[in-house]
Amino acid sequence: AEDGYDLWLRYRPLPETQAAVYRSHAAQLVLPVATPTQQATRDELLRGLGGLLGHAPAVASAVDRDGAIVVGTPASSPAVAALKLDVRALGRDGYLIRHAVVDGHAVIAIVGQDDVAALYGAFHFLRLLQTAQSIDHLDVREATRMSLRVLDHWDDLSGHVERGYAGNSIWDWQKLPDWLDPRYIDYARANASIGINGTVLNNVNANAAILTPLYLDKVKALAGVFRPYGIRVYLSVKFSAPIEIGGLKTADPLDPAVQRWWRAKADEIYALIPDFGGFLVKANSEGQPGPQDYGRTHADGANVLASALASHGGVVMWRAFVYSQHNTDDRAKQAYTEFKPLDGKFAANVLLQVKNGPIDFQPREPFNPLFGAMPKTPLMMEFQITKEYLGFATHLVYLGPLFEEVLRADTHAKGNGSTVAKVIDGELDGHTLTGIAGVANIGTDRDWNGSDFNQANWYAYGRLAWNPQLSSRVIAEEWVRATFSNDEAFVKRVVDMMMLSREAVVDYMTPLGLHHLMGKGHHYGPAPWDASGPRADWTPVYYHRADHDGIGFDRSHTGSNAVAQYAPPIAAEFDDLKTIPDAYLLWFHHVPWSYRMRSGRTLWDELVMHYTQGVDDVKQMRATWQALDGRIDAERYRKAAVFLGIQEKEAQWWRDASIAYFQSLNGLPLPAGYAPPP
Ligand code: GCW
Repeated sequence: AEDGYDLWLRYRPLPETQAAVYRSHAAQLVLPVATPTQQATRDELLRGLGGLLGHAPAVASAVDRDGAIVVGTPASSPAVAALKLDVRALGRDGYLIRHAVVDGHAVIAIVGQDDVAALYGAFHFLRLLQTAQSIDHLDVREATRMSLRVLDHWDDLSGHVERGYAGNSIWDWQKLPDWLDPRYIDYARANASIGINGTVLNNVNANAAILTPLYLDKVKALAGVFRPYGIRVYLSVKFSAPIEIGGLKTADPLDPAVQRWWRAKADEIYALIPDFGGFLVKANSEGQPGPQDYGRTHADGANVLASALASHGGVVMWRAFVYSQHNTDDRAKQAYTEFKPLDGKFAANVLLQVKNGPIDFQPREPFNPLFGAMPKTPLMMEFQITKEYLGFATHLVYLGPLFEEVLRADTHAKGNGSTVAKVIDGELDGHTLTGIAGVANIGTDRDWNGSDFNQANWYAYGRLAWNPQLSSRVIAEEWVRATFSNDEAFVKRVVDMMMLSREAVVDYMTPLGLHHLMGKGHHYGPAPWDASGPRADWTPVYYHRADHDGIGFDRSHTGSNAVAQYAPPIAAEFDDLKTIPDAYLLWFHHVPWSYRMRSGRTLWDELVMHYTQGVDDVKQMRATWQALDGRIDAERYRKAAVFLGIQEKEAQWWRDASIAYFQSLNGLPLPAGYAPPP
């Protein structure tokens, strides 16, 4: 059944004309099978080629015919060694795919510096076939500047996934370490296929128990499954663990007993898992313990963990997501205020993990001003793949354009072209330790992600983690071909629909720079009227500041002056009503309802227009999909069709509720042509 389980690794038979061409290049498979990674590479190629071409090529130890595929490293494969390629230039994880001649026979060589790089090359080769590319003149050279390409699971040890909309955690802690669910291997295959090389198994709202021997044994078992696929495991740790499971009276990072405890814990972990990746930490944020509980800084806290891990080669990913209920200053400013002064104070194996925007994974935010502002610290990007604020499982929102928009944003930190991508890939400030994290959208649902289209967000994240310069449209096209079909008309229409979907959700939820108007706590559906609860900065009214006269959060120099956290050219652009892009208007400015937009319309009319446009876009997406009925399997067609119906209903709900609420404040009529439905 087409239940989505195979993700983008479907490997269904290609049309015979195409398969025949490919078969002539896949007459034989010559690759070493001595290590688990080499075996995984062979298995994947046999599975992929067997599925796509109808039958798998024979595996041989040496090339004895034309059309062989030769895979490996100069050290692992005599056939590769004979090619005398300079693989060092490929860098870590890089690979090449090209035509060559071995023992007088024409071959395709897939070569990397190490086994995992060769595995990546094999996945790339399969992708070329899946997406119907010509392989007659192959000359692929792939390298990455991103060293840590990580998924963050917000999975609790109870099996619940915080902000997860695809079932429960796939980690079956109760049956581990003895029972290794085969699904763990498919998880690793999917990740390796897009170059993801790390997984943080547990929630940043961490349970200290993960560091007890009972759980570390289970973690070790998972690490063993993932290792052949080049994936390291990391753990989220609770800063108070020395107290909770260590029996100490304090977790003060400057206390020698605390430092000894972390060192011993790290030694214990590395004795079990020699390639353990390191720790992810949420400290002094939303009630989590941290170094500030003892009057110490984030750097003091991070450095103690870093020093425990350093001799083992581990890293600390310290999160910058902080905002205090005791600080009444604009929440959007707080991370920068706390962390910018700490630049240069972190140990060499600490990365600061920064959410893409200054608030929290909204449909659209300006880039986080920390990017570019801490040149002495490796900054790691944190994206959210799970759609906490974007309609959970059912709304079709392709996040590629969101990721791309952030990565291409110019921080101007070192002049024009200082993009966020160059900050995180190390180019701008000369860092070699680099990283990116995506909060996973993975659960026990058969389709892994709660909908087939949500799989595209996992895929796009991985592709951009490998190369932050890629185009989200190109990625969408790859994904559609591998996941559904190479039917050109289908591909074109579905890619267009996906590319439209992000702007649609911005429009029907929070257009023109509005943000955080979702229902409190659950974050589903509109609640712009809500002013209740213990914390102002958790209420929608804090963010839109609408009243009878106007709307928007003044973050310009006349307001919170959050604009000043950006480099001067950006600060000036955002501060000035003449230059602020419409998309960020109400993020940075409070303006009257009668404010004249560039379009000539009033702000109120323009706002209503955007809300309506969002609904219309979803209607168009739905019509697009309906017209494609019959071009793919009925199961996946129908699920997406029903979900688009839900999305349309809820886009209408967002529009009507938001407009009605704002209208209750400003008393203005709807612009002509925008009457509510009968
Ligand atoms: O996005 C918000 C979520 C919390 C989350 C927190 C964080 C894991 O609403 O559920 O906690 O941010 O990123 O730490």
